Amino acid sequence: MSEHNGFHVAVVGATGAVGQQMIQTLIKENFPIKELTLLSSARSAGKRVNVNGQEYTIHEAKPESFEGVEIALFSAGGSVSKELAHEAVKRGAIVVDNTSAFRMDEDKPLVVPEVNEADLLHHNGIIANPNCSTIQMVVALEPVRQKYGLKKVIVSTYQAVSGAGSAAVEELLEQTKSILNKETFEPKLLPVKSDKNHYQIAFNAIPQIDMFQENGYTFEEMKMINETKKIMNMPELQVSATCVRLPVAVGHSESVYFEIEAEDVSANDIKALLKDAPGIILQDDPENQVYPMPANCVGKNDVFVGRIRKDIDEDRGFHMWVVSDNLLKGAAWNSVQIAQSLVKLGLVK
Ligand code: NAP
Ligand code: 12T
Repeated sequence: MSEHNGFHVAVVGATGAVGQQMIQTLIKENFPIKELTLLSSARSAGKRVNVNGQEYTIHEAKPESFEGVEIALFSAGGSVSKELAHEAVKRGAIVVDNTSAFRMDEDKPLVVPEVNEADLLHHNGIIANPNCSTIQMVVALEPVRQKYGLKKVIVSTYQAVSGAGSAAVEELLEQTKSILNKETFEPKLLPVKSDKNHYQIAFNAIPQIDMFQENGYTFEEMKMINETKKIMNMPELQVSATCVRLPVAVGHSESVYFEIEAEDVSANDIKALLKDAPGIILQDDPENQVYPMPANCVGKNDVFVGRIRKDIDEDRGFHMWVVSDNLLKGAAWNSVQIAQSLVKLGLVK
């Protein structure tokens, strides 16, 4: 991707857990950059950061910040995207938005390049990056859908605290220290900063990610359900989810049950299929205790799949274990990958 003389790229939320990974990923993937604009709130404006040996100043994100910007990667929360994404588009930028602000808008593609890259062709300036838990699951399910048909998905997640931002990682570390030192502590952030109650995350498991909805599901669960159908273009797909936060810093894990249309398919057939699928690394060798774990996926772009086995009772049912770095394939890498696809397809003005 280095033959082009480069684009003017902006990162909104550049000081955040995801934004920092976006900057790292742009550099690591050798994305063609002619100018890099790093934006945050007024709190971090003026801060200097080193990117690849060069000093950059962080600026406060304002409508005028997007003058001349060609590609803007947004990851500063839904309200910032709602306020500024259209301002960026108005000034000629194409926006890849990492928040839930626009994901279910009909006129905005929701893209995981391994699954539905072609949906980018119908964009109106804003492309939505799906939820982290959705992304790693659809990467693992898409080859199955293509070859054997997909009928039903039931997923339980085991999610890392970094999904909730850098402050949540701090909370896990501080609580852990307090508990080991037999000191008192007061949970302030998790499960959801703006909700009424806050609970201990260290040495615990919390079955709430994002706010509860009227139907008893959390918003994170509904995001997985609705986004999966949209990305796979299968409104009729049956999907259900339970999302749980664990005291893990980075790396989401998922236990995924799925039912296919085809009959007489074996677990080995599924393994053979996923072994050569795009974006996937198969780690499945029970005899030698080989399976994916979050600690081994940190810093990697891939989706790791293992523990593939057939359901005991349902011939068309299978179980698998899917792990990925939630800040990379779940956020920063998928966004940069979308930007690469936009360049490849000639969609950046
Ligand atoms: P974080 O570590 O808390 O960082 C938040 C970032 O947003 C910081 O750079 C912060 O700048 C900036 N920001 C906050 N308010 C702003 C404002 N009014 N104007 C401009 N910038 C502002 O959070 P994170 O984990 O990086 O997540 C950021 C957002 O990305 C989340 O809110 C979520 O919408 C999205 N996200 C998506 C996924 C996904 O599933 N794809 C995963 C994680 C997060 P300061 O330094 O100035 O505070
Ligand atoms: N609340 O962008 O807390 O939909 O882990 C991603 C992660 C929202 C999102 C989390 C969240 C999103 C979390």
